[in-house]
Amino acid sequence: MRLEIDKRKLSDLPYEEFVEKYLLPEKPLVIQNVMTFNKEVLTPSYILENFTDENKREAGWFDADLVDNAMIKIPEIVKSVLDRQDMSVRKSPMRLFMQPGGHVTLPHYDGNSLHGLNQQIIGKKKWIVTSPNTPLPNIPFMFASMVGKNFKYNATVHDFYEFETVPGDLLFLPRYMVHEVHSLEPVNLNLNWVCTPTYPNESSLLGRREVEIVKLRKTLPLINKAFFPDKFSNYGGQGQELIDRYSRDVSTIRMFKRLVKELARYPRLFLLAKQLKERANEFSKNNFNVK
Ligand SMILES: O=C(O)CCC(=O)C(=O)O
Ligand SMILES: [Fe+2]
Repeated sequence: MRLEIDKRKLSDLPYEEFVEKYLLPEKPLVIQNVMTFNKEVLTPSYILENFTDENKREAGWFDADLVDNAMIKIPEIVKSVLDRQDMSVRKSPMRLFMQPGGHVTLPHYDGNSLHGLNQQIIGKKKWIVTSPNTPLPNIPFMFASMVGKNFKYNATVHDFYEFETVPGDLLFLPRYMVHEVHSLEPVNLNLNWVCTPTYPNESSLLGRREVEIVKLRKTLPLINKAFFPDKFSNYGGQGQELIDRYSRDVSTIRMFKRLVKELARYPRLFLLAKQLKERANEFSKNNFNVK
């Protein structure tokens, strides 16, 4: 089914309403008119000069420590979310995505059960966001979707939103929502603040997959070395506390069923490996690849 994303102007959205209707139910929302930046000064060259830190280079973005200064102001609503008792915030919770026109970020959901608050600064992006109850197939153990280039969303199979973000839009992207993102203008810059709820959410298929995978990673640590680039001991910023909380209700049988389900996807992975590799390479190649 095609879903319609809610759009609300920041000035008409009390924080309590955001929490009650979107943050806690984990429902996506575009908050409009979050004009906390000045496009004349927050330019691509400023970003390149100040945030190209090779130690913080990730698959297709750069991480950064929190900054809240004259150039980059953290929107108040983002501060309020990051300050909540029930959110865990990692050491470098800001991600910068800056890509050239034509770039497509392959469908995936973010690891570490991350919620994102993603602000468009320059350019325009098209988002296809799929419900965690009708997800695309995943690469075994991973968060990227296992689909080829000619994959088509099917409204009878997938529940998805399709919408664009323009400068001043702040997208709340709840954890486990699969997203594919198209960069539509010559330069497209987003700042994304991320955090992990301290409690699991097993109300969706991907929410259940996540806690089962957390239990697997906790019980069979070899899996971490084999499949995961990130540091499990630092899961969601808090590490062990979150790992225990997330995996608490997963029985051993359920964990092994998950292991079998993931392993069963290998034949399909071999078929699509080349295409998936190409798309992942493009994600890295286009990271900050703008003039
Ligand atoms: O902007 C993009 O191309 C990808 C954004 C993304 O994956 C995210 O915000 O988690
Ligand atoms: Fe993402």
